[in-house]
Amino acid sequence: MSDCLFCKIAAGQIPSTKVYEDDEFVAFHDIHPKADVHLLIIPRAHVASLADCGPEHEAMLGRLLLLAPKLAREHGIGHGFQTHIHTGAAGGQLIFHLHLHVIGNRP
Ligand code: DGP
Repeated sequence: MSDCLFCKIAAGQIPSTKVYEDDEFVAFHDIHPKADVHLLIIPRAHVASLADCGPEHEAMLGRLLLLAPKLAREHGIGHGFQTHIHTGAAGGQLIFHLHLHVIGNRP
């Protein structure tokens, strides 16, 4: 999606503090952190929200979730962290490119 902020971040067209990337996902620090560690994990392929996912996204969603504890451990919050997915404007979603928040405080 040419006008999607997170597609542009994934493509490196808009700067971000990336902490992880592979062929399928990019993770970076949230610009407005709610805790010591506040990461966003996004799929490179544009999908607007969880409500827009279908069976074809099942494996991607599993891999997305499994990245959260890995990155949490790497950032010192493996002992406990929150994962949020906001879905739809009424669910607090501001950026309409699926993303998983990983939030926690270091001990
Ligand atoms: P939400 O759509 O409500 O799940 O929240 C979107 C999050 O994205 C919000 O916590 C702030 C973050 N955010 C918005 N714009 C940018 C940006 O340009 N760079 C980064 N790193 N984060 C952003």
